[in-house]
Amino acid sequence: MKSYTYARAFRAALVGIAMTGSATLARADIKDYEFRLVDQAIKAGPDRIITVRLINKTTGKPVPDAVIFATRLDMAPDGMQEMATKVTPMPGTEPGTYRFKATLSMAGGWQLSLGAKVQGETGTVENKLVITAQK
Ligand SMILES: [Cu+2]
Repeated sequence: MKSYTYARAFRAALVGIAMTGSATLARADIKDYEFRLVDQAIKAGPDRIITVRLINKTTGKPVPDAVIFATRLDMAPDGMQEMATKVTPMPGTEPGTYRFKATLSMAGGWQLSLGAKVQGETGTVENKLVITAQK
């Protein structure tokens, strides 16, 4: 009788450990990451450098070595989504910072769409950032 109770208690404890384990794993989520512009306003013109930082929101720390796989820069914020410009990745200057070169041919709102894979995380980070190109 007694050993049966112990066995049940032991099994219950194991289930508890397993559930705690999966809860810990689920806490690291791709939604915890986001890109932020270092400078929201950039002077319009050729070969401008746009710098973004990838942040882990739970720690507040920059995230290095992400793989950027999709970028688009267009004037969607000003109703000109067909007005797109080429985005060229540039070497970052510090870990967790990602830089791009682009020609902002017109003053106004530009939307930078970014997709990225983070080391050790499933899913993708997808953000749209709005830059103001100034005259
Ligand atoms: Cu335009």
